[in-house]
Amino acid sequence: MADEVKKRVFSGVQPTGKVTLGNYLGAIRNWTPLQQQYDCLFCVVDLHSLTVEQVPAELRKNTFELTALYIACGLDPARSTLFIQSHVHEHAELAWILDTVTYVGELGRMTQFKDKSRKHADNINMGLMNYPVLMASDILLYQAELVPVGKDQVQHVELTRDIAQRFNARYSDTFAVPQCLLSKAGASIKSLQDPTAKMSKSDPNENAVITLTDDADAVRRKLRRAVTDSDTSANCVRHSADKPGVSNLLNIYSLCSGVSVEQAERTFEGKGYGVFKDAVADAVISVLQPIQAEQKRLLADKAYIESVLRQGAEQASHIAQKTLAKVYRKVGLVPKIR
Ligand code: ATP
Ligand code: LTN
Repeated sequence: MADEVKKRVFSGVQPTGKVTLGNYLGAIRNWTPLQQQYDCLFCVVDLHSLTVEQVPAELRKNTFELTALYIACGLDPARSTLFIQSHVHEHAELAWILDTVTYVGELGRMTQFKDKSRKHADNINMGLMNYPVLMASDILLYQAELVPVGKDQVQHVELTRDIAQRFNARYSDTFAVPQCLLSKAGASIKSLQDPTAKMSKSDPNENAVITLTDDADAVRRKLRRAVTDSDTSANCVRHSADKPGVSNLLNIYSLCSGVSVEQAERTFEGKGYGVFKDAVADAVISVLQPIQAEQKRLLADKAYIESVLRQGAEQASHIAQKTLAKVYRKVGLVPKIR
């Protein structure tokens, strides 16, 4: 009975490249406490990854690694449904129906589509444009009410709401209309080299990004090189709009150490950037090391990961089938003759 009233949560990360500290602090880490309160589904969205060119063998490897990382970060297969998007074929099927209530103009206006079209000018494929409809399908298929994501995905969740409302208005109430769940400080971790841009998996400059697989030396080196400013005053370690580099490092420090930004400003009063950056590195390393050890242990047990994915796909399919059958009925498709 208690299960029936729990709100449902859905989120996902693409198994593309290396997961960054931004992905972790902005997304995955905020998912773990939700498991206590909500009915959670966490997905490895492999179909989304295909919108930019992938090396097939690497995509497969990244998919397993991301699953192991989910578990290593504290997502518990006994409490949450962990699964691979392509294992539940209803995602792609519902996306087709949702395509028919989505306008080309809306998709052309999406910031991520415009950004990725610029970055991949030689491969502006239909999937890239359709990406947000597949994401809407992920969410609506499970009647999810809450979608924990970083700031950059808010526009996609808003489009999902529009699509759900439009469908409901046209075909009668069918979908729950989801809301974003945004964490405050972790919502946008910035590039270490350009603190006005987000830290991004696909950044070609590896000094700009801390990945969850970076070892202690790499973390320390990248943080020492992080862009700050030329302030040498006693209170140079200060969170403020005119100090984007330092503010970003303070956010990272606070999120990794559990110390508030204000407290950190006091701690580093009278100390220079060198001391501060080393402390940020210590805090980041102490968060990453246990995750890395656990991910390694899990990856050595492929049978376990497969069992989690098998069970996850079964649980997810059960819900997905119900929603898709309802949608097919509402739009007027004839049910399969048995
Ligand atoms: P890409 O570089 O290809 O755009 P990405 O780093 O944005 O990839 P995604 O798989 O698109 O990674 O995002 C996974 C989740 O991580 C999303 O919820 C997104 O909002 C969040 N996220 C990504 N980058 C950051 C960041 N710098 N700060 C906070 N959250 C982030
Ligand atoms: N587009 C998201 C990944 C994603 C997602 C979702 C997030 C795909 N489907 C559904 C939340 C809910 C991104 O992080 N880039």
